[in-house]
Amino acid sequence: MITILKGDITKSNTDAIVNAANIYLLGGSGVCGAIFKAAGAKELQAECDTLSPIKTGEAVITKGYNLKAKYIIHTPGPRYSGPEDAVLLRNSYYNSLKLADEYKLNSISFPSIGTGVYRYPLEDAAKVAIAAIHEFLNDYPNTTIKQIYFYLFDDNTYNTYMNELNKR
Ligand code: AR6
Repeated sequence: MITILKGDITKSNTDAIVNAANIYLLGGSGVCGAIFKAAGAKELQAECDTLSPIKTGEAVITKGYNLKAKYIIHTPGPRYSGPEDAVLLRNSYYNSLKLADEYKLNSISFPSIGTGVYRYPLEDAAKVAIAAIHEFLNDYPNTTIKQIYFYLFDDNTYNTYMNELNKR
């Protein structure tokens, strides 16, 4: 049910992809920049502007525009300042899944939220991410979501999430 892939999330054909956003839902760098570029930045920004700002750990949904994915779920992870940020990162995953379930989606792709520009330590982030997904699946046994993917961009990130998933 959880599959870890190496690659570019903008190529994913799941029902939704998740964007590691900022609270203003502005196109940025990293995965956010790649998603805006691939979706069509002008149209996506116009829709994001109607939803902005949101709080760290919240999630909102827009159309996917030129992406294969029908929807983009935008969630700002925390700018890392210490272990107490785990709850906010957990909320990003949990609330993204809740929203996908409300839209009755079957599949969703996540990037490694928070571990780029926002500097969340990678091993801790992987632990929080996998735990949050299991928590959601436990809380929503009848969810429509059948497939959850991670698209991870570099070897180190990929290996870290693989190790974390294999511990379960
Ligand atoms: N597909 C999958 N993963 C990617 C891609 C891609 N195309 N491009 C980068 N990554 P980051 P954050 C990886 O910085 O830390 C933005 O400006 C990247 O290697 O994108 O949550 C937002 O607007 C890293 O492993 O997200 C916010 O202001 C991971 O995605 C801020 O950065 C996340 O890195 C959010 O920072």
